[in-house]
Amino acid sequence: MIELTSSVDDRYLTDEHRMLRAMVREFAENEIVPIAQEIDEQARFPWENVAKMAELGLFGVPWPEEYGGAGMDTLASTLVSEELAKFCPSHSITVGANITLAASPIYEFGTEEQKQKYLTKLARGEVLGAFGLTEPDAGSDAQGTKTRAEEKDDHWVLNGSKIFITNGGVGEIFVVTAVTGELPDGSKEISSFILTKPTRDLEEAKAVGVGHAGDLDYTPGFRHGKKEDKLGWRASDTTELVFEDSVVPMENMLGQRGHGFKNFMRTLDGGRVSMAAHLLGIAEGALEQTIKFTRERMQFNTRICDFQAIRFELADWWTRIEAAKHLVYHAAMLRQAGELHSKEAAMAKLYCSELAAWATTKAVQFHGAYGYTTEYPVERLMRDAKIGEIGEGTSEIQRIVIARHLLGPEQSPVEEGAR
Ligand code: COS
Repeated sequence: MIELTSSVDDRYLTDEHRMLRAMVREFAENEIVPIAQEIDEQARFPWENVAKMAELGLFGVPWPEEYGGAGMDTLASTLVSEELAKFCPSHSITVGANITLAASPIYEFGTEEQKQKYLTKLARGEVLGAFGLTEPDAGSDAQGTKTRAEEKDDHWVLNGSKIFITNGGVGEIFVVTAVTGELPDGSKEISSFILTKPTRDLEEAKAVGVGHAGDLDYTPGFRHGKKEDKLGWRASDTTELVFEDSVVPMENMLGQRGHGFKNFMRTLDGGRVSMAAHLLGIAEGALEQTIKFTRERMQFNTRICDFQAIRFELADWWTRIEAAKHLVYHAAMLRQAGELHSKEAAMAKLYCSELAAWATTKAVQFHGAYGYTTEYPVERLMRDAKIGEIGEGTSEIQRIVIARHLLGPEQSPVEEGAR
């Protein structure tokens, strides 16, 4: 397949980054491309490839070697998300969610003991993990959480549920938020916890040798619920999580009491960088497919890539990809440096989500009726791209974050007569 090249890369990437990216591409071409269509149709979680990705060390790319990682950086894991998404966004989000949403808060806010116990397992890809923030009444309004944690003797008891959780059924290690009390101003005190449960797919996990750890002291009263049947990301696992008097040891609080919301917002900043890279990858994958197709497809005795209507669109497409790379790699480098990057992450994610939606729609259009069939991967990429405008904060939420940086917080409406 055609591989896009970019001089933007020279500004950001080291030889190590390029080697990692080449390794991921080779893996994707050999192991993902042959099954991508089938796992999408069957909504089948690709356990065989999870085992291979664990062997390649992809789940631990940014974490220090002492915690089972590869000791690389945020930009490196960003490249993994981008490269996998060119071929199969479901593979990409399985790895991306594990790194940026499940392992990242443990690395950033966890105690040394929590890192040794949980991060190492996630980094080695021994088991998968997930992040539980969203609830039926707490989507964009992430502080609307109703899951409660009550202190009883020497443990916490959690009740409630989370929805739309990536890796929810397949995973074993979870970081979740719950309300632990009320603050003096009447607002909710939100804290976060680490919980564990056995994977739903015990047989598959045992068959491939990853996905289940026997020594995790699974949390009583904690389970996955319904698996979602989705428009896209069909080979990734999205489920509900249910807490029914879940007994969580005191030492499984993650970070300080009352810091759950802020810590999760910080985690989401990182998730949005990875998601932006994922969406950039979708736009690039769709362009690679479209260049190949429009060079081969003849109409009116002409390669369709020689029609100006198509050339101009392909030129715009590549230009937007190059602009997106600057946004994504810059945000990744800010995160790596420990600098505030909420605005940059929101901008990168917003831009790339609109790019991926636009690009994949164009890809289907330029493939004509072929693009509307499952014979070509572009229809799958188009379905996969849509979640980019919804997940990890809708495009509207990204605009709220960006506008607050530009204008400050929104003012309450001025009362009648007070003007
Ligand atoms: N990093 C650290 N702290 C942050 C933060 C961030 N990125 N964003 C907000 N905070 C802090 C604020 O500084 C504020 O602290 P103080 O109380 O000390 O002032 C506190 O958190 C509350 O912030 P804010 O008032 O902005 O909260 P809002 O309820 O207005 O929510 C939005 C802000 C809407 C931006 C937030 O709820 C959000 O991102 N929603 C989308 C959630 C989402 O992406 N869900 C998808 C999950 S799929 S994995």
